[in-house]
Amino acid sequence: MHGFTLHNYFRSSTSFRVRVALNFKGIEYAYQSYHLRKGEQRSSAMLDLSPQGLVPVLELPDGRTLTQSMAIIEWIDETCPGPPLLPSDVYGRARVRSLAQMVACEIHPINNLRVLKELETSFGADSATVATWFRKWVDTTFVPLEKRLEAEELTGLFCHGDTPTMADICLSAQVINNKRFSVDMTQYPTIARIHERCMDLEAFNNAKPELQPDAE
Ligand SMILES: N[C@@H](CCC(=O)N[C@@H](CS)C(=O)NCC(=O)O)C(=O)O
Repeated sequence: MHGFTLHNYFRSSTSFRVRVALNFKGIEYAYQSYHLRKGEQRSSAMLDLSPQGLVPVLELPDGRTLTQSMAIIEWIDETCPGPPLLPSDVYGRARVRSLAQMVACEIHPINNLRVLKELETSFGADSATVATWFRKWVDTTFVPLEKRLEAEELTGLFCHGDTPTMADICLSAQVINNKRFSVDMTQYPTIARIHERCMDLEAFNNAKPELQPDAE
């Protein structure tokens, strides 16, 4: 029996999500890195773990594996003691998932590395065009996300009340990613405020890309 192993990459925002959840529950894990720009996510070692060839993959102490960051976070939340990452009431859970999915379903998939690379290789986009694409899809969802967080009564110090949830994990992962593409965060004061609050917490701070063993 060994411990948890997280197959991931320092700069991957979906990996950041899982690192935060593991830190939040105080779970120690071995860190296995796959250099995405070098294509290591498509190595046979990774494809054996996950035929999708995407990080993160969480290897459990009993040898089973889990893919898809949102499913992994919910598994961690349901099986590991510690502060909950989803509210106890049904409506609250639906609201948190709704906020989290605005990032996870509407922004991340179309701004993923393989999509940005495809813009370059198949459509001749230069780096400025790729950055414009990235910002367009962030703004398309951050405008309504800001509006919701600003207007909805259930927003507190964090996205939902005064303790962090899966929604804050997704929000912070995206804000960190935005920095590489110069997204203007002054348009999103509520999102920026919540992100700052998250980064004051050890679980979030210790998951930061620059603090990971494979950081460049
Ligand atoms: N929906 C998946 C997305 C996983 C994913 O796309 N991971 C990215 C890194 S953030 C990746 O492995 N990209 C490699 C590539 O695009 O080739 C999840 O939430 O885990």
